[in-house]
Amino acid sequence: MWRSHELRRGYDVVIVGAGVHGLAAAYYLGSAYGIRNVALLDKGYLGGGSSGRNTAIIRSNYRTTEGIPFYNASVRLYEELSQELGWNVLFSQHGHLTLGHTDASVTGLRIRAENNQVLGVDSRLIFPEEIRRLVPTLDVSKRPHFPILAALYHPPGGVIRHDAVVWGYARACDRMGIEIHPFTEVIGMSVKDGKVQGVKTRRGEVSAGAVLNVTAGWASVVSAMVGVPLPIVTHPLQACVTEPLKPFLDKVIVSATLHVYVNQTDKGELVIGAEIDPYQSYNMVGTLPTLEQMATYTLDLFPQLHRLRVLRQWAGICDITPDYAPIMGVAQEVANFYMDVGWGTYGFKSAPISGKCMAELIATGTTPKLIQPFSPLRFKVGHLVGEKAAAAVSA
Ligand code: PYC
Repeated sequence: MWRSHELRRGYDVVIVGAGVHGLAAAYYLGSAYGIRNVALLDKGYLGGGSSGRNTAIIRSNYRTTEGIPFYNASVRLYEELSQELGWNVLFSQHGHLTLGHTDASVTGLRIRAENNQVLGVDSRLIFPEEIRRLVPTLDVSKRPHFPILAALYHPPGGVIRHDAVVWGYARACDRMGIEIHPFTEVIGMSVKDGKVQGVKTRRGEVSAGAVLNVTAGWASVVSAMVGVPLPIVTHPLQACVTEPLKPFLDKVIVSATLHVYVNQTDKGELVIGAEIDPYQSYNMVGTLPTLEQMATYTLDLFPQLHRLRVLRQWAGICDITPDYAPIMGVAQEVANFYMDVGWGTYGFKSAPISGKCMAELIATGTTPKLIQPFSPLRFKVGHLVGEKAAAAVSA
C-alpha cells in the first residue's frame, strides 16, 4: 500500500501529522499542483490518531453561512473519492437525523434547516409521524425521559469507512512518490530570520520549504514549537461498538440533548458515541461513567437494545477552539508555517476539502475563499464562526 523510506535531508513540504487531513493535503499537493517532494511525519502508526478514533459520520447540515458551504464541498468530494482514488471508501449516504427533544433545540434545528436550504443543502425539519416512518425502531412515544419532538433530516448524511479513506489517500500519495514516515515524532522546529527552516524528529533533522501542522490532539503543542499560540483546549471523546445485530437501523441518529449518537455498521455492530469528556486531557482510554451514559441514553432512544453487549470502547482527542470552528491558514508570527487544526469533533468529515484548500494555499500563496473565514486571525479581530450549535456533542 505504501513504502518505507529513509528520512531525506529536506523536502519542499513537511506535513506534521499523517492522519486523514495530512494525507488529503499531501494528495492534493501532488495531484493538483505537482508538488511531490513532500514528507508526511507521524509519531504513531498511520490512522492511529483521531482518523482511526472517530465514528466516521459525514454530513453538511451545519449552522453558519461559513460552515455549510465548506462541509457541503467536503461531502461532494467524498461522493467522488472512491473513483478519484480507485479505491472503495465505502461511503453510505443513508441519511442522518438530529433529534430535538426540547423547544429550544427544535428552534435551533429549524434555523439550521432554513440556513441549509438557502445554501443548497438537503435538510429539513420533520415531526414524529415522519420520524416513525423513517426509523420504525426508534422510540417516538411519550415514554422516554426526553420525548422526541422533531428532527433535522439530512438525506445526504451517512457514514464512511474511515480506515479505507486513510489507506486510499496513503496509497495514492505513495504512487506519486510522496513519502509517509510513521513513528517519526516531531520534537522541535528550527526558525531563522522569521521563517520555519525545518523540523527536528526523533530520526534526525529535515529542512523544509514549508511546514504544515495537521495534528489532532497536539495542535497547540506543535504550533508552540514555532512560537505560535493557539486558543485550543483538548478533550477526549469516547465511543463504543456493540456486538452485531441483524440490520435494523439504516440512518445515523444523533441527539444533541442526550449527547449520544448511534449508527449501525455494514457488519451489524452499533457504533455509539458520547459527549466530550468534561475535563481536558490527552488520555485515550474509555471510562465506565461514559459507558453508562452512552448506554442510558441509547436505551432512551432504542429500549429494545437492553440486552446488547458492548465489544469495545475507545477515545479520540479533540482540539476545540472558542467558536467550535477549525483553524485553517498561514501563521502571522512566522513565515512558511501553515495550520489545519482545531477540528474539535468535526475532523473526519472535512478532510478532503480542507486538504484541497490547504494544498491550494501552500502551492499558490492565495487563501481559497472557502477557508478564509477560518483564518487564525479571526480570534484577534473578533470574527468568530459560532458552530457549536451544530455539534452532535459539545460540552
Ligand atoms: O459532528 O457529526 C458530528 C459528530 C459525530 C460525532 C462527533 N461529531
